[in-house]
Amino acid sequence: MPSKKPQAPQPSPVAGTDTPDKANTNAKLQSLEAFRSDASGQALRTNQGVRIADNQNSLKAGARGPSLLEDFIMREKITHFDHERIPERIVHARGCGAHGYFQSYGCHGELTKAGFLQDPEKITPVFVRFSTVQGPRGSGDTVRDVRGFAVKFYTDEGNFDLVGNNMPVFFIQDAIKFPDFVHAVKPEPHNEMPTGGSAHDTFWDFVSLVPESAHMVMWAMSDRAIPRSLRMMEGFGVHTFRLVNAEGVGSFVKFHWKPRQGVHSVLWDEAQKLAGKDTDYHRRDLWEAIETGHYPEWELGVQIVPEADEHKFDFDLLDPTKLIPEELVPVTPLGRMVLDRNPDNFFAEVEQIAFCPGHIVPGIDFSNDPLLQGRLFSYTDTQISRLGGPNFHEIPINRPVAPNHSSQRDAMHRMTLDKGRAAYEPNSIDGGWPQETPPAARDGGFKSYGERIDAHKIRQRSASFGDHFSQARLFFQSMSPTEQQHIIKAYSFELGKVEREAIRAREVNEILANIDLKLAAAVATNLGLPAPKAGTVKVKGSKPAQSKALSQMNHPGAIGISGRKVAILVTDGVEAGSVDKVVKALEAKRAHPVLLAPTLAPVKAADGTPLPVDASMEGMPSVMFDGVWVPAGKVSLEALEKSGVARHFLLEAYKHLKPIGVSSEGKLLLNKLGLKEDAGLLLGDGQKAFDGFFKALEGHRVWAREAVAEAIPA
Ligand code: HDE
Repeated sequence: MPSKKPQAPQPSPVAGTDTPDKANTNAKLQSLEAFRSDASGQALRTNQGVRIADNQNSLKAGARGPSLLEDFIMREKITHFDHERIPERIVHARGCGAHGYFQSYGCHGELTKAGFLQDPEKITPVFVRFSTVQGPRGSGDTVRDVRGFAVKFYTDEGNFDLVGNNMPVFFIQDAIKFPDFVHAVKPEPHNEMPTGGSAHDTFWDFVSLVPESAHMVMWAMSDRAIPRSLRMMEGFGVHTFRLVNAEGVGSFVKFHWKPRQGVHSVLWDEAQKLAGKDTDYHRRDLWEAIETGHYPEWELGVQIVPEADEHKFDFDLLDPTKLIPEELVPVTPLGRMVLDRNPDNFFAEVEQIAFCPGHIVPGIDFSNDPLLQGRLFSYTDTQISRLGGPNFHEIPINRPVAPNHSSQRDAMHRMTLDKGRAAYEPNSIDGGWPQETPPAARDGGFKSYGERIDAHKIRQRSASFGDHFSQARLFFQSMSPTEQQHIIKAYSFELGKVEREAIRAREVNEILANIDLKLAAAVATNLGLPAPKAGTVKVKGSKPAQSKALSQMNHPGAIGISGRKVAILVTDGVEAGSVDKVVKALEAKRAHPVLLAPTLAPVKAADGTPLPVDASMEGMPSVMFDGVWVPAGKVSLEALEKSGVARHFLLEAYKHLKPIGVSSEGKLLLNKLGLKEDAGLLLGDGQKAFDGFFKALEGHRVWAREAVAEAIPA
């Protein structure tokens, strides 16, 4: 009996026909539909529409003679091929994406007049692109890095782009430093190494010289930088934004995305192995989750700070290296986002989507965060060379649902056939159209928030941006002991790759010692450096000193083991009934069982029936799973015991702290492997063993096992 894919749930409101807000939602689908090309049943033709008779042979002077220049069919084909590539994104080049929808929980009119946040019946289409930052388009998914979390809302008042990350702060405070930071973290210029990671001299040289990066580097050295799945990441708008209501009252806000799937990571050893064993691990996980109906879902929320409270914090709201602890300002939920449709064409949708933090709608506005201000310019500018001109808003994935008439004309790749004679405003020739719309409570023109500014023109960093260590300390001290150990190991690994001792010592003495002396001492020991006795600056510390929301351990998720992947190891002689039982129990919880055998050939169960399998143990190694189950069958268990591949599979899963369930007949197998039962290593065949296994899977990893598992060779 093969493992079955979980059933897809009900069709989404976007795709459905019974939604309250069909006009808006289906508008985006229709706008994409107009450009979708389906070749089934169609003749092969040239770009000019001529039917092609022979697509196998170029035109030659005789069967063995030279090719002829007049072969317009071959020339057209090869010319197009020669220009297939466009420049990849300067940062965030590696990514994947999906369609979905956003639905507000209610009317948030007291906070903002943005139309998509007024009505719980309104469905707003979205497209999300997740990415790594450092590596090129073909780099691995599981490298230690920040993840981009960019959402385009196709609202009926225009596109709103929330271009965030999976970490709530950033490395630098001022946009003018961004090219320096990116040049430091990117592969080094002489040999273009490393591909997809920050463990190298130029990165650590820069961050050890720039203490404002200390807080974000902490996040990058934490488990947040090696997510288990893109579905299991929080998202953050990072900067302080403004929401403005119909009365013109503004509030400062920080945007948050909270995943229903919980916040989970892989272990560092796993991340490194996955980078080779499944380079596409994250994009495959997202794709498969959507294909099998495990639609990932996030709650959008905001931390709201009334304007009058702007200066009530011990940090500056405009400083993007700071977060607002949730103990000080809780997150107010606004609505939910569901991703339920994979793209039809990666290039057309994921590669050509163009985000810009400057794409906002009435009811949303910027703050004066100097990093955000620089971003408002950069994104549109970069699309001009990446997408070949200023008309990238006409590419189907970028087209708003709202109409977009203007007096802009021409330029490279213009698609619109603008009618009329007056490409200027005001005009009388075309009846004065298109015309301005005065601002109004609803459907008005965009009006910038009228903040009063009375200042000198200067190049200066505000003194309120000066505390670089208090929140880095807050982050470290909010971690569980397990997470703290992972951070120590991450710093030790990365700095261990740095060739220059002076850089390693500077990071330990001038950065880590100011954050936490125990952290600095542990990293120093691992690097063979003397432990610093004191920091180099006086750190005032943050209030509160700890924040629960910062530890992933406090974000288990709300969907149990739904969508988790469990390997079931079988060979000839396995008890078919035992396999059936565990498959059914997993499917009942919407988990994804995968039957693995020594080869892809069906195995012969103990009762002689053939049992189809999904993959071989070598084809899908243990790093691709959340847990392992070994069903009953004396002969099968003996064969697993003798197989090096199976033994490695189980030991590796154990080392990576994964829940493992073994039929009670498998005690000998565990003994031979030298493994002892624990909260997540269970022997048994009944409901009790299943319950324990599912509970351990819900907890993601068996953290209590970590010290014991250290002894297992990697
Ligand atoms: Fe970006 N960033 N960024 N960034 N960023 C780009 O835009 C830039 C920053 C983020 O999936 C580029 O279209 C500057 C913070 C994401 O397509 C570029 C500064 C945050 C993505 C650019 C920042 C981000 C980008 C490269 C400092 C989190 C991928 C190609 C002033 C809030 C979007 C492109 C996608 C991409 C510039 C800092 C997030 C070069 C100048 C802070 C998620 O325009």
